[in-house]
Amino acid sequence: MPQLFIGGQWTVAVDGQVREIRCPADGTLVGTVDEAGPKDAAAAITAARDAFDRGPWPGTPAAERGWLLLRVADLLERDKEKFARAESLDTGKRLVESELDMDDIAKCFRYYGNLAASGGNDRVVNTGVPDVDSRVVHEPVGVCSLITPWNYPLLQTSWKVAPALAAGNAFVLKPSELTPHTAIGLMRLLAEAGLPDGVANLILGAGPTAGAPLCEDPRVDMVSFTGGLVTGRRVMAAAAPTVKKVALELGGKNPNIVFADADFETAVDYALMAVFLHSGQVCSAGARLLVQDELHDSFVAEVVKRARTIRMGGPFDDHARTGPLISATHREKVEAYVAAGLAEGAVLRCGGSRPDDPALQNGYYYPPTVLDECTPAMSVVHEESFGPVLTVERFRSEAEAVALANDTVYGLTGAVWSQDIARTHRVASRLRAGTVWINDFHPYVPQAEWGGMKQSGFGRELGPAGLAEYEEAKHVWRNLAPQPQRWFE
Ligand code: TXE
Repeated sequence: MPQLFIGGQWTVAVDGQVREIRCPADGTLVGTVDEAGPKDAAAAITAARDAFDRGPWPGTPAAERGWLLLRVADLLERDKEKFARAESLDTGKRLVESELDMDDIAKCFRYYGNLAASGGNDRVVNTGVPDVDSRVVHEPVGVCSLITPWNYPLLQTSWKVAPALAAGNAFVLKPSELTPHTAIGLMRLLAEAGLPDGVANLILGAGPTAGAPLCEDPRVDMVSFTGGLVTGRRVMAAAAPTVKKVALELGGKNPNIVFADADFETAVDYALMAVFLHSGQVCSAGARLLVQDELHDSFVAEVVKRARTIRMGGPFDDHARTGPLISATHREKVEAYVAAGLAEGAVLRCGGSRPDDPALQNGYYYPPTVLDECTPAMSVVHEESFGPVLTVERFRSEAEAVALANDTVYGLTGAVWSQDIARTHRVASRLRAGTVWINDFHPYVPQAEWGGMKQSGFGRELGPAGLAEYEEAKHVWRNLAPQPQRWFE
């Protein structure tokens, strides 16, 4: 069955190209999918443009759009196991983690369904001018290109698709070429829920051939992109000539700050989860551990002891606690960062080389790795390795902790651990990051905004601002008693 979805029809790529998708856990063939190129991207944009300019969706009452999203949430819950399995096969992540992702995805659709049904952001303006009706209404931006990565494929897609639809837009989605299957499944559910043809379009394929046209085409009004910093810069440059609205989520190099008075056992436990969850392939990962000098030795020793016990394995191995990296190329990149760190003086405490377990040889496994005695100048500290690599730096004072934490071009997340409540709030307020956790790591909810400062990007996903991202505010001023003004008399 063809897998590109354009104008409500399933279709193959114009040039007949296909791509094999293999499970990163063991290299088995998951499926062969159609590989779109520029002509398919153009066709998908034409379909979205037509649905937006002439179709019923943008003018459908917001409440009805919301009800459709609530139906999608129900369908996702119905098909949860099917979607979770597909996500795990594409990404190699544990089935239990994919199942949690599916719950969060349904919640995201439900949140934006309810937000749209409740009337969204429109408001009446109190102008103080007599006989005037002034309102700010919110309209869809138009045709949106949604480009998503491979680490949380359908989750990151839902953060874009749900608000884009809630606001009344049409879109072309291009998921990562490595993890296309759940996006295909989502298109089926959107059609089943009754979304008009052409509102949701899907193309599959590589960034330069299928993604770039979605950023360049003058018929596209907005690009929302989640991915790496280098690609993000390209997306922004490609969108610039036609002054498209752009939203970027470009990852982070996130500090996890542990003061000496933190609850030891809990802080150790979260330090591991912060960085090693999904083998570090998480934009919000706490990859930089900043630990107060007097706590350093005992804390690092315990982190290392426990990191050594984290068992690697495939999606359906019940004993595994973490999975493989996404690809051979990505593993090589992580290895290069570790090698560079060691060459620059970091001390290897655990991990650092591929596992020799024969059962893991067909997957792209890399063990939890701890690099101690790191400094901000090391590339492994200030660039995103996006792997299971924890770098450890020491600090003495609160001011030094904040300075080290902010010494990065990124600003996505950060965390602070201490039992001194005033201190945690002082530090939280000084961290230049879009999300800060106090005595916690990683939680998020659809009601609260997510996004970055500095080179982690701009624009927000989730929360009310996540809907506003896909809207244009329009001020409508109506004079209820127009009279000649005689300005020129
Ligand atoms: O991501 P890319 P890659 C980071 C992480 C990782 C690095 C590179 O550090 O090691 O990025 O990963 C599409 N025009 N993150 O190379 O290239 C591509 O097809 C338009 C952080 O896999 O950013 C895919 O759909 N689109 C991160 C999407 O961009 C283009 C998640 C992301 O791929 C394109 C993933 C182009 N010219 C990686 N080139 C996060 N923020 O969570 C590629 N793409």
